[in-house]
Amino acid sequence: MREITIGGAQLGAIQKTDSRASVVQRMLVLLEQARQQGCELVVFPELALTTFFPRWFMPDQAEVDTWFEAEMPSEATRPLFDFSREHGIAISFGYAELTPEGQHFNTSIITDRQGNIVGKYRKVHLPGHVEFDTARDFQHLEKRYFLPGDLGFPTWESQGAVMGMCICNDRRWPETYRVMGLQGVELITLGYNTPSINSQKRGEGEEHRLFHSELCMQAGAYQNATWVVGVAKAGVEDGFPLMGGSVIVDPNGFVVARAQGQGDELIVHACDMDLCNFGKTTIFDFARHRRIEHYGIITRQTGVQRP
Ligand code: ING
Repeated sequence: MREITIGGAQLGAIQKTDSRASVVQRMLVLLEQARQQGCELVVFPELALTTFFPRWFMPDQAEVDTWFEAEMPSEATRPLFDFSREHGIAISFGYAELTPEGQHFNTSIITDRQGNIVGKYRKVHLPGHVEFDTARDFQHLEKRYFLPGDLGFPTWESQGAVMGMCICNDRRWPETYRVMGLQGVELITLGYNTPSINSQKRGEGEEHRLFHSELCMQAGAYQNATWVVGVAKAGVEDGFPLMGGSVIVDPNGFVVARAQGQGDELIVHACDMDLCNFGKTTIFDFARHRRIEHYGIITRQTGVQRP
């Protein structure tokens, strides 16, 4: 049995005026709860340090850059890495990354239990749009503020397991899970900031979105025999609602832990990485069952070409 006790640390709303220091304090409270419950890894949401700023149209790049971190650990986030090292708890969280070359990514990192960064991922699937869209009830400007990730979907060995990360919209694309599945991934951690309502489809409410969010993560887990931990930033940010629904999904696709509220909330589960073995050696033994001679269109073609 290769058990890792994992915490999903859902964050409630972060207002535009909330400081990074105030958010880090909330994250430390969740980390202390996680320590008391024996967690060895704690997963935080996408863009965990700030409000979901891609909802705001900002023509001034200097203002946009105020939402980004030029170094990690940064002064504001160092207490998180200190806690990780002092208490032997690995952490993962998302943030807006500004590279020394001046590139902007929607990024997440994961550490080992000594607070050392062992993995970095940059969001590949960016939803939304580039220019102000008057047809939308609110903006979703990730394609304006971020470059598509340039690291692919890497995996790494840590805490005795093969781990990988993705971010938010990535969870809706089966390719995300399969690329990591082909690397033997046993644990995928992801954070998300998902608006509770569809800015382009008034009737689509939170129930609908929660269903799709879980559907994607359950399918990805089952079809690749991997654990999936999906953690929300939830609550109402400056009047804009984000949905909760943080979950831990086992390698058979079953939800084994689910957040109930819209605020700061920790969910915990002892995840046995050996539960991945049966699926990987039977129904999803890729080497025995996949027929890649028929899959070429998936990488040859981006959009739909009707027959
Ligand atoms: N947010 C949303 C997400 O993929 C979205 C955007 C919501 C796209 C619902 C499509 C449908 O969960 C981010 N940040 O990607």
